[in-house]
Amino acid sequence: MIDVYTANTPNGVKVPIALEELAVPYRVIRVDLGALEQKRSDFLRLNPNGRIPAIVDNDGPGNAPLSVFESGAILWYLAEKFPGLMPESPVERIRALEYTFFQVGGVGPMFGQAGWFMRHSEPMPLAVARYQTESNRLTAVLEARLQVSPWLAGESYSVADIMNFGWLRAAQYAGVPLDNYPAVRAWVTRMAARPAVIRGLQAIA
Ligand SMILES: N[C@@H](CCC(=O)N[C@@H](CS)C(=O)NCC(=O)O)C(=O)O
Repeated sequence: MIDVYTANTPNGVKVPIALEELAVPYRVIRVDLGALEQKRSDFLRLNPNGRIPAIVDNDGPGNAPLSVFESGAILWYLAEKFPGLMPESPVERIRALEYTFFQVGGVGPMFGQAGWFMRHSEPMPLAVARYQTESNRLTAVLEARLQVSPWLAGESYSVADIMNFGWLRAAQYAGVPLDNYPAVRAWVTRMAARPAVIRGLQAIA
């Protein structure tokens, strides 16, 4: 059994979706971000960075419990342990890794900052323009990829799609109009229709 510490956010939806896709039993432990539960000492033992998601695999290496933080590391750990989300082709595996890092280092931080500055009580047009422009530029990179490939890794649906989906389904939060990115919009629609994605989203709705 895997314990999933999470909340209903763009990063928080990734792990339940992945576990549904892998058909691995899990238990959701909701973390109340507004109450700053993610900064409490018991949670910091699982994730010293004080953010969701984090997991505890109660059947980790050596049959001992193992905690994992950072959504990219969590999904990579799960995809290596359970079959289904890691492409078999060596080329597609590296593409999956690329678009996983692309999300963690680019899409997540830029979309997050765009949304934060857009909603700040004090107007900050320079910051909004900077982060919205970058968020749109990153979405254009995904658009180019999805124009020529059904999934981000290639022919195989993979962890890379789940990593990016959490943010792209909420693109309007960052001021990114998906109407301008038809291949991304079609990919979001296709992902959202997957039974495992629906179940994963329901698990933390
Ligand atoms: N790079 C991290 C980002 C995690 C992250 O930013 N989580 C947000 C929710 S989407 C969070 O916990 N925010 C609460 C906080 O920063 O205190 C990951 O991919 O796991």
